[in-house]
Amino acid sequence: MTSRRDVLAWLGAALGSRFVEALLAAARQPGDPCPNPFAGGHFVGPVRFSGADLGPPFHTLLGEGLDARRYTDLGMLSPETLITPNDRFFVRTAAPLGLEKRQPWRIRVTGLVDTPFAIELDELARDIETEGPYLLECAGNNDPSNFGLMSAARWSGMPLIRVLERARPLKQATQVRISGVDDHPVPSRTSLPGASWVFPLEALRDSRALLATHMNEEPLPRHHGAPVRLVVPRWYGCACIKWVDEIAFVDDKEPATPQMREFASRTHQDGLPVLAREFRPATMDLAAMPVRVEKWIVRDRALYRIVGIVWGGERPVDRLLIRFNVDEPWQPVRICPPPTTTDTWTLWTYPWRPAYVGRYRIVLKAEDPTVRTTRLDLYFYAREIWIDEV
Ligand SMILES: Nc1nc2c(c(=O)[nH]1)N[C@H]1C(S)=C(S)[C@@H](COP(=O)(O)O)O[C@H]1N2
Ligand SMILES: [Mo]
Repeated sequence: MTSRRDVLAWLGAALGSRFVEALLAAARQPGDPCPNPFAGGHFVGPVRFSGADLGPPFHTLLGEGLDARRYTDLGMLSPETLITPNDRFFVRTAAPLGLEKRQPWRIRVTGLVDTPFAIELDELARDIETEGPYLLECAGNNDPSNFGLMSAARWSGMPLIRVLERARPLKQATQVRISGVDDHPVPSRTSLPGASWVFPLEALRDSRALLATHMNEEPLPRHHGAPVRLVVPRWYGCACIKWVDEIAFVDDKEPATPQMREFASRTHQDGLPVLAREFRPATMDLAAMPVRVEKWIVRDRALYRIVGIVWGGERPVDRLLIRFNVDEPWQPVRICPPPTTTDTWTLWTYPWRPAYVGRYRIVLKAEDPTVRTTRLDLYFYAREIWIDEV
């Protein structure tokens, strides 16, 4: 059954995309792969997402201990701000008290290894590499926090592979448990203390993981895990342990840690696995969402500019599909210039002429249906807006 409203919505969307096609054709310059249909237009102002006002303030440290948070304002993303300054990078869990008293800091390398040893900080400092930008996203990222538990930085430190090689793990060692300090005097309302994650050894070997001591060329700030934290590109933040003090080689029988169990559903596990090896890698699938909507007047008509990000997934994609309401068709989004990596986010824009005045719920999906998109399939990153002029 097709209702009259569906038909009108389809027609409106089709006419809107015809108008945009014509603008794109007019804007296309020889040799410019990314035509800008807003050139010569007039920027009117931003259109706020519904519920944006209900969110917490940005770039301010709120709360204490495990409940501490700082949210990054994704609405400000531009080609020049794709690296988040340290004082705006999201925080999930503030530095434990008494951190400074733990001197000297060392990381114990234990478990199923030939000879256990410890890594001192000055050893880490001798073998520093800078990697990234790598994006971090908290698996608990959501609205109405405006999805602000997400940021990107360059990280410097010792590649974890050096530790894995030096440790000479025994044959039974199939996994690695990486733990960080977490003593907070105030009990959390939402989280369990003690952060550790168990990784398949092979996954870590292939991951370019870093024991980071620096963030954006500055010493790691305390709330981000000073003196040393783990950063695993493409893995959710919950696996990127801060204040690292132990790396243990373990076997197949290793239980899942409380941290893993706390984050089981948010990392899309099947149920609540008991053993660490039953966990699927807590990696980010391909995802995309709008971060800003701008209203413009182009050739005397309202034209909206959707600015969005795409991140995660094993391979970069150069096309997405966008839909503005359930009764409208999916429209192709060309990401231009196309991303070269999924280690961090990439911006895309979409020129949009809405079919009618009213409420829209914007969602995206991969154009290639074989790409795994667990969160997009759930419309996890849907954003709502109200359009008052077409
Ligand atoms: N020791 C420790 N490490 C931790 C956590 C923690 O509570 N304790 N939280 C994790 C979670 S859930 C996230 S999302 C990231 C956040 O890193 P950031 O605060 O530097 O952005 O740290 C991870 N590392
Ligand atoms: Mo997180």
